[in-house]
Amino acid sequence: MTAAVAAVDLGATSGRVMLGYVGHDEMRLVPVARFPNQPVRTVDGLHWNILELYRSVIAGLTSAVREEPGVSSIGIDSWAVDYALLRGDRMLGAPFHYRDDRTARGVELVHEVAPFEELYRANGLQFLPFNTLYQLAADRDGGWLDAADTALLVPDLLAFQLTGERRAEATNASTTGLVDVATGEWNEGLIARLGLPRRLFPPLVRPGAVVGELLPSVRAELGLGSGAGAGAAGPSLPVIAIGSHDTASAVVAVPATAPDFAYISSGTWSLVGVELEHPVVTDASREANFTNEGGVDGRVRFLQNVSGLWLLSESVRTWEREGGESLDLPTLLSQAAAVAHPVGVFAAGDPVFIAPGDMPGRIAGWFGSRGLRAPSGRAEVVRSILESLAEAYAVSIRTAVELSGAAVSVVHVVGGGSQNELLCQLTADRTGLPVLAGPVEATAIGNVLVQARARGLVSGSLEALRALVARTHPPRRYLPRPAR
Ligand code: LFR
Repeated sequence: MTAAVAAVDLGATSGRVMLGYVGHDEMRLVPVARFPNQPVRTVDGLHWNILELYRSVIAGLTSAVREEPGVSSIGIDSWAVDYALLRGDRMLGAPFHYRDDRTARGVELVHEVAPFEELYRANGLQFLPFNTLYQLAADRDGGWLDAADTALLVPDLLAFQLTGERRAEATNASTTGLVDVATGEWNEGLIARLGLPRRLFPPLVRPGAVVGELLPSVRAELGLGSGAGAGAAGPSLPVIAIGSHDTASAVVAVPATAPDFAYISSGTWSLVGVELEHPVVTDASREANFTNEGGVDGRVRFLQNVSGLWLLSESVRTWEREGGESLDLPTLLSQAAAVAHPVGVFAAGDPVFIAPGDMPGRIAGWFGSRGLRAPSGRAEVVRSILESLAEAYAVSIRTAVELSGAAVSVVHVVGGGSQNELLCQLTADRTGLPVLAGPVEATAIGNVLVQARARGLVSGSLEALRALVARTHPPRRYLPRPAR
């Protein structure tokens, strides 16, 4: 049997709604809507345009049910850590963007109460200045939490808008810093110590659980009739919890055929690591800044946020702003591939590159402040970015292996970056391992597969789901070139 589910997949620069057709030997995505995700800077900082995103999701789902009336469920994923505060049904302002700098104060406030060493033992998370707990601490300091009764991460917020149910999906909740790495439950002690109201954190749901049926008003908007639930108003169309952290869904869709793989989920960020059965929360993993995020089926995503194609896209944006013309990325990439001399490599993960703004200037500054020659000209800058990313991947993979004892003989690159041939080749060269690239839409595929399994369209372990992806989306292979 082949049947369809709908995946809502929101990335930091664009979102999409896809139909996923899944059967025993079938896994096919049909895009039904693609829309930009453009953050908005207002007087108080950088926000996600959540209403625009919601409107686009509704429009996309409307097209999905029109195209495929047999669609049987909906799953939603997005980037992690960011949330809206609610009082009753009302949202108290648009969520802040994780690249907003209000969190610096939050980091200080949290670390005064709970030093990073202690936090790491409790939540197993790498330090990222925008982790939810720091954002919440900044909001608490501003008095914003007093009015709120619930905090919902972005996919949970959209699921709430669709169903009226307030839940916290577990893989994404693991990125808040407030979930106990050992138990997978909200860390009541830590929440209390940080002075955060317990009421903000709704019940956790695991991937595969039903979040709820669409509200009658939403059914009406989608053209499904306005009666409640199934029956006269038409078939039921529940929202299903999936790995709502985009990275968790992407890791589900790694087309691995053996357990000894590392993965790079490559998009705005590159999330580089291995999958484990148990967390690694040691002094060494803390010092290396490795995270233990929650995966689907209780797996652990032991990984590191290396910067990603953000370095490139923000450089292109800077050049376009300066030049007043739009640039052709394929041309830039082939010019970068043609650079025959060695270019400098910088620390792609340096926090100096997190904020929006002049990226080539910051890269030049990184080299300049160390007395090193900065790449000059666009082709060299692009080449330097890709070499630096590939080098950071190689270091992260080596470190993941050392810290976890996992065996790695192949690197899977999934997501948008898997289309970047130069980056894939450089990754093979610098890791010394074969790289298997694709699928591009890994996040949406992982979203679809976990729904499909929950609906009984496929069965089995993550390994079985991955084997299905490998059969239907064979990856492209890059072999390391002899040392250059
Ligand atoms: C990737 C991602 C990363 C998370 C970052 C911020 O899209 O979800 O996993 O660290 O965005 O939320």
